[in-house]
Amino acid sequence: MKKVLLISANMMKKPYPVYPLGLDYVAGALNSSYETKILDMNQFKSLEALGEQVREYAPDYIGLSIRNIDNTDTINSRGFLSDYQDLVGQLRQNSQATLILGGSGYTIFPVEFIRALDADYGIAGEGERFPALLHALESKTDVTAIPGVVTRQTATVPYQAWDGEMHRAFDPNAAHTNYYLSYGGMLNLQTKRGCPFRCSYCTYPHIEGGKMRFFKPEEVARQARQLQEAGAKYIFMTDSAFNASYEHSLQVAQAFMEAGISIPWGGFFAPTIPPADYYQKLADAGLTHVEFGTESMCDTMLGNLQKPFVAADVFQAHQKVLKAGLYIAHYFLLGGPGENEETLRETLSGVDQLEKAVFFFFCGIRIYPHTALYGTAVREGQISLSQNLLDPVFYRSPFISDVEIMKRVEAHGGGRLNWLVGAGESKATRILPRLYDRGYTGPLWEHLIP
Ligand code: B12
Ligand code: SF4
Repeated sequence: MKKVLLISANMMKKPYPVYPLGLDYVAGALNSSYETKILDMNQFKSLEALGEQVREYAPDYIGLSIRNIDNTDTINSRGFLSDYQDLVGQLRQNSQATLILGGSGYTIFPVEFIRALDADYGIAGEGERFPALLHALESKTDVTAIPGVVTRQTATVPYQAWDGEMHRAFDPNAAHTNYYLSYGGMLNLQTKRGCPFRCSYCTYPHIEGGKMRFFKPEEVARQARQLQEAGAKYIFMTDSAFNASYEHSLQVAQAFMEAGISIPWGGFFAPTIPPADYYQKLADAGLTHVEFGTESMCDTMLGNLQKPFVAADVFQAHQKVLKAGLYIAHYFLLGGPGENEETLRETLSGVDQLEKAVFFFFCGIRIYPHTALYGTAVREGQISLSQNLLDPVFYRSPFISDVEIMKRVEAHGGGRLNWLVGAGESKATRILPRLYDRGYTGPLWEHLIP
């Protein structure tokens, strides 16, 4: 049986290390036809240590998962391309295997990455197409007939969501699983793929598709149970917006109760108006943390960003979550098209009315291809059509500078611990590792709520 080594290239540990869920699905797709092994860069102290294991395993194929491209922080922007180039150098030194790229970050820049890393192939989009690529390579048929497959000659990659089966192969005893269990105890889970909304700056509908594809609630609960039995202390739902389908998310909650899930969980939510008792029902099933992608409290800006809600909805959603006794974080994206002193003032006074929550403020929005913001930035001359955006470029409002926005947010926040500007790196870096070392679990931002 041929051997496939799957490697998670991600080494970013902020706000906390993230379990490489995508590779469980790739391993699940390959399961019966190939011998597979997952290695995670977070487990290794050095590239040489990884090289040794690669040599020992002697794979026929290496699948490299590229999740993060950069830290998406305008203030302390850091790209990871050179780290990945060093990693690929180490793989090539220790193996003759065919190198195939994939992952969410890869999917945004498939052609740029295959060139920059000089890989053999790539798969943009879902890794469930990995076996099809390997079969085509082995039977010497045309690999480019497979949707999403990228070769060194590919110029453009049309996206097509996977409509076949999706299996997660989770190994509770794998070394990388143990790493996450012993550091923070957070594992993750997906209940559906795809986002039906079209926020102007967002890559998620491109990465996962615009149509929701649901996992059976009983299957999601079975996986949650498996994570719980493995020793997980907290589960993060990686769905683009967990509440994008109220019906399905409630069915998942019901299945969690029936399966006896007792560990806390959280995820991303859109602050839209929920049905009666929605958050209470999720709380009964173990939900503890709600992370709202709020972005602005000014209706003009919410319209410009094509958000599926208005500020009045945010207040209502917030109150309902508070009433259910849950922790709330709101994420804000400032400096988008049309942002000016007045829209910013409206947002900041709106935030003041949101009680008992943590606020993360990001300023300057990362421009990605396949988004409406990309078109705006081209029209405004902020980027050119031929520009390589692998090196992060952030949209800047023509009416107010980032520096001014940051200054105003910081002045308005007045040193409040629950107002985190930028990625909140300095505060988070000071606080989080100490809490994890003391045995605290979960996302931990709740400790900043006043
Ligand atoms: C959930 C999430 C988070 C959660 C994770 C919580 C957790 N415990 O899991 C939180 C909030 C912590 C988070 C943080 C960050 N995130 Co985030 N996150 C996501 C999100 C929404 C889903 C990721 C996920 O798990 N998907 C589910 C799994 C099953 O899918 P997948 O990994 O993509 O794998 C599939 C395919 O990609 C493919 N695949 C994967 N690997 C491989 C390998 C091969 C060989 C092949 C062929 C295929 C393949 O097959 C899989 C199955 O189909 C994505 C956006 C998105 N919709 O993808 C952003 C995303 C990954 N995040 C992003 C970023 C930037 C970050 C942060 C750096 C933000 C910050 N400044 O703090 C941090 C980094 C954290 C870290 N330590 O790495 C970016 C990365 C792009 C970039 N610019 O770098 C994304 C793409 C969003 C975006 N802006 O476009 N994130
Ligand atoms: S920001 Fe959230 S709701 Fe909007 S398109 Fe992206 S994932 Fe969907």
